[in-house]
Amino acid sequence: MAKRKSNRSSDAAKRPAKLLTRIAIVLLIIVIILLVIYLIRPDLFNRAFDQFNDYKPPATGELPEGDVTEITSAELSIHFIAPEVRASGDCTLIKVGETEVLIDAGPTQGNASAIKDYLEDYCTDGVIEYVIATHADSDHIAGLVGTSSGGSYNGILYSYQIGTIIQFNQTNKDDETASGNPTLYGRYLTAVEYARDNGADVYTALDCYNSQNGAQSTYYLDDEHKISMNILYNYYYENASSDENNYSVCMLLSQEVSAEQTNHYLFTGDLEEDGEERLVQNNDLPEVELYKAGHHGSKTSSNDCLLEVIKPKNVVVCCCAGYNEYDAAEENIFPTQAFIDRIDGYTQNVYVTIMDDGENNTFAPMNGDIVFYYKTAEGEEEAGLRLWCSQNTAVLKDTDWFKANRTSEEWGWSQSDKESFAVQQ
Ligand SMILES: [Ca+2]
Repeated sequence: MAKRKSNRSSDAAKRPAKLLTRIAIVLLIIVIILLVIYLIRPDLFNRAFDQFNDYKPPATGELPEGDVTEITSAELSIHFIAPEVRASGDCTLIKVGETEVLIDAGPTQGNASAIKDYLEDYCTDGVIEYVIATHADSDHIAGLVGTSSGGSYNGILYSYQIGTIIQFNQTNKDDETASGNPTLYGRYLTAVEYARDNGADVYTALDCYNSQNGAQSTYYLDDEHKISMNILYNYYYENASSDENNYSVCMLLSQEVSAEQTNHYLFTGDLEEDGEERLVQNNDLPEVELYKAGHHGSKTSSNDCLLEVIKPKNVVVCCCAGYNEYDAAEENIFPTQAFIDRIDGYTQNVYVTIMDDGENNTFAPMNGDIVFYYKTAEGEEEAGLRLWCSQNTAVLKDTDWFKANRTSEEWGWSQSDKESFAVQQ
């Protein structure tokens, strides 16, 4: 009896051990199955994780904390900062690690504080390593100066330590008015001197292109020398033009993403058609992932001569869509029909910062702040260029503004579509 009792208690002791072994075997089999699926179809896992990452844009223009982290942890981010004023103008931030490049700060002196609010999340070391002032028009340089209070200005050049300024080589503007007061251009010159006194190197784009006076044609933005900022040759750096826009500093940003692939991003300021023709003749331009539409989507920029070479995959227009701030003629209102007729053969991925709200005499966001960022951190499978917008990620052709105001046969929106849409509204 004693023996049987002992056997029974020994069996009871073995039961949980057996159960644990079975659970371990089942778990092992599940792990092996998942591992096999991952090896055969990694996309299924990525898709599952993407659902968790499915980002819903906020209703306001505020950047939520989590997305700042997501963007700043990217290898490279390119931000088109939406103006907080009813006007078209450029302000582009490029960020690689702690290195920032700010191209222009438009459109107005008063918008400088909004730009600084945006930069607060991204330039956290107080140093903007490079500032490019493309040309002397106010919608590009005004925020570099800012507004004055008690004699001191609050613009970008006064608010940050600036590493290097790369500026236009020429302008047709005077630095003083007839009565001897400084113009905005005059105040810009003072701001540049302020930055120079505080340690900034100041070069013209021509200095850079020729690698003269201490300037370089190529600046690497990362330690590994995979991301380079290349100052292109623009004929109008050293030849006169009646059009200020043609003096624009032109820059190609190149990112080596693998041994086989380099991504390119092109910035041409407000360069006009004759400038674009010469840009194509004088530089060996590649096809680009991203092109900042020249001159806010004007009919005089983004011409076929340039587009047929760069074949842009994504286009950002920094403008107040529909606002007739310069010219009431419909054909001149940004982004123009002529621009759309040329760009629509290359891509549908066209994004616009803000739009006019004429009824309320103000403006509204369109995509808002537009950020393209390249991420490899989560592995090669997910590597690629991503888009984040503070308002929404709708492409231009899908917006009500486009449907009511523009047409594109390429994008499947005819004149009669536009007319019937207008009747419905
Ligand atoms: Ca910095």
